[in-house]
Amino acid sequence: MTPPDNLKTLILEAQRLLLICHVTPDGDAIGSLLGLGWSLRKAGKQVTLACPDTTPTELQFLPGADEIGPARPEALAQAEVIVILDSSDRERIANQYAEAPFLAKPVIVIDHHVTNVLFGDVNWVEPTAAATAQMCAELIRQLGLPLDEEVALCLLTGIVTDTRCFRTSNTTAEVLAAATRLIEAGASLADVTERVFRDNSLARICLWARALGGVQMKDRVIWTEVSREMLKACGAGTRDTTGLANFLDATRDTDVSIVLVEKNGKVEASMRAQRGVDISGVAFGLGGGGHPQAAGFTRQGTLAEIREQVLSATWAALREQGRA
Ligand SMILES: [Mn+2]
Repeated sequence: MTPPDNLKTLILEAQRLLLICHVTPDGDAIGSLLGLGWSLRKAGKQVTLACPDTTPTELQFLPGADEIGPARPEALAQAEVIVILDSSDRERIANQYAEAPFLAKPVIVIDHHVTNVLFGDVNWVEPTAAATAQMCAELIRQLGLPLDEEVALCLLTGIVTDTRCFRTSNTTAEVLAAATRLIEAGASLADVTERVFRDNSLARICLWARALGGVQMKDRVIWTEVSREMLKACGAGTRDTTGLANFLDATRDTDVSIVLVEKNGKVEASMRAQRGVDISGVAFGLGGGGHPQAAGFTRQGTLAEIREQVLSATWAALREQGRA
């Protein structure tokens, strides 16, 4: 895994950098943002950390999580280089960043989604990496940037969350070696797993009970839906649906799991696939993207409309892949 030379030069020479991660950030987005951000700061650089959305509660223990917010115009104007993390296209960082001052700066994209559309001036995309945080750890190592306990904790959180605690099929020896280096630098694996995986509220459990009550299964696909009414009845937020798709993915005799969530007049879909099945193309075709085994999209329409579209596209993909 080697970052392009022009990426290394841009990062080493810049004094003021703006780092951005994607909307509805997950552990890898926030972990990469903070991990790379702290390392660059400790190397003496001025770094602004930006994300269009707020940090989820289970990640607020990470150092610097409270300072993450939408990029201020001054930060955008001052930055010499913009680094976009874990995002496969411009929509993932919200349209507010697609403006003229943004486009005038060199944009570096660091990502591991196979569906990345290479929208930066310099693109480093490694679809075999288990997490963008793993790529950031490698970049830090190759550039000789500071790696202390704070940096390591953030990056380890990214790797742990994207691999669901080293359980995904892309958890290679290289991933474990990267995690080992982070633990050697002072990050506690027990702390990360405790914080990240022990954060259920009663509202979330209420929502899961309803969502699991509505599960359906047909032709090796299992799915469920979360409507606005369900969220309201439980006092839950759309973030409380995180993990549902992974839970369904553990169902015997299924190839694909799908969770549809009603969100601001649109529907957000999370998809998971068994090893040997690739649903990244289905997600990409419906306006999203992701990995072979974990992908998603957000699309205008009602729950019923999107359900129809995603199910027919998924069954078509399964037939093409010889699974049905
Ligand atoms: Mn990721």
